[in-house]
Amino acid sequence: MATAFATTTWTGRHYIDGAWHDASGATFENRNPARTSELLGVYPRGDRSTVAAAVGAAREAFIPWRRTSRIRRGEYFDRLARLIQRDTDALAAVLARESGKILNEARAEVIEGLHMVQYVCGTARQPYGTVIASEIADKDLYERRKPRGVVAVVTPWNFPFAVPLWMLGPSLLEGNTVVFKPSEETPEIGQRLMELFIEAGFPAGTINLVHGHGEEVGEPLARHAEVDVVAFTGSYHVGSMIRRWAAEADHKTCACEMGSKSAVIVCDDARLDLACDAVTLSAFKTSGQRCVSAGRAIVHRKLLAPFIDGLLSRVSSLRFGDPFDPASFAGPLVNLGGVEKVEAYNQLAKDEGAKILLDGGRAKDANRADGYFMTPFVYQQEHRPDARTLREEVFGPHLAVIPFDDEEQAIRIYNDTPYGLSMAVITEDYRRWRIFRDECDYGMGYVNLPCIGAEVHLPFGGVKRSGNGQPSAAALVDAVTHRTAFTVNHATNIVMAQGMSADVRK
Ligand code: UN1
Repeated sequence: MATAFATTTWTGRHYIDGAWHDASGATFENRNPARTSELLGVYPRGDRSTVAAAVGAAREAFIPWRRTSRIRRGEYFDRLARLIQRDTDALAAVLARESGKILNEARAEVIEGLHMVQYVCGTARQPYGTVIASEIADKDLYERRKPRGVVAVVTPWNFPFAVPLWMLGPSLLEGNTVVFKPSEETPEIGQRLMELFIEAGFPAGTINLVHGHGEEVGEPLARHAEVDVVAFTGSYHVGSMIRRWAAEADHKTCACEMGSKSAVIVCDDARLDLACDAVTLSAFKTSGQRCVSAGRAIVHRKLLAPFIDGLLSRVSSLRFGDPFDPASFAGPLVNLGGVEKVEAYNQLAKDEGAKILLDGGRAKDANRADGYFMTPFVYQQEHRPDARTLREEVFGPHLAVIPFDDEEQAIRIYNDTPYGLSMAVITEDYRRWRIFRDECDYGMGYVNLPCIGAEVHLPFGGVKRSGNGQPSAAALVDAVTHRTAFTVNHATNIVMAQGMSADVRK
């Protein structure tokens, strides 16, 4: 039976060292992006001292947690999985209400988080190292993963349930402790998740939650000397600062997943319907607010006219409306800043001489005027290295259709952005997609699919400005552990490798 959470205004609290902490100073509001007059909750605004307390608790808890059997650590996740299953619908409703994601997608995200928890639980009984032969018959060599220590988990509003679990799961299973900072746009789902961790029995200090803003909580957390790893998903701007802070500290590493200008490449032999569906889903699902959303459809000129017809007939009938209305294809943008950014890029496309194909602007009808609803903007633009709209991330329903004449050119166009996150190619030719697979810069590639929709057991990350080569989800294990070498001698005398003498008598 699904529990229904009450929908009264919610009181936010930090969770530090096994106890809830009410706001003692400044607070911030959480509002429904589909109806901004609706106040969802009030949250404490953490600061440097809240961060210090949370990091201190995580540091304290680290050694006992590391000593806990890996299988036992996995069993906490088994309990967590059952709690997420119990509360799936209620969690999805919270997520839809505060992020603006439609209910179906909110539910899919809760399921994605559940999959991560199930994966982590199963991983507990998997090997976490290897045994390797030594040159010396009496020696055994082991490679073992060890936890790094305290992990800061700094997460975005667009995937406020799944992405935290991509990071919390592997970090905690491997024996790290964590300080979790949910996005200030989606604090409730973060706190609901924290409640489930508590109910699952995770010991005090192993996971701590601090609410607040990037400059006031995110920055002191990422820079804290006792934090060993920063796991971050968000903007390039913030991610690049985290990379620099980590580089300045001798012991710190980071896993950053940042912006993108992802694309679907439509070859001249593509199935037209599949191509139009794939581009529509890639560009407009979640109102274009996925890291992996496509800002570009790179389309063979031979197919351009029928592709544009097929695309516009789909996109012009998409419904951007209430997240709880089953007829909605997507909901609002998350905040006013998002709306203003999309409006500025829509204008920039016009200034850059694009041929505008669809421009509905902000939805102002009675049902949507109180929310941040933007409708699709679609334009055709020849590839030009100086066109900012073809290179910069917009994070909204804003799509460029860029024609190409041959594959080499399509690859050049695809690669001509500072980002490299997700790429889909639509073709029936198995020789062709392999060329794109090998020549394009991306972390997630797709054939005859949208460029969204990765699963948790795959690495999730990108190259160039999209990531620092430490993918998230299952692959986060590489960032939150270090690989140690361990050599054991089973003989009673010492024999060195490489023929080196062990004679101490001369
Ligand atoms: C994101 O875009 O920030 O691949 C995460 C997907 C989802 C996760 C997206 N599984 O679209």
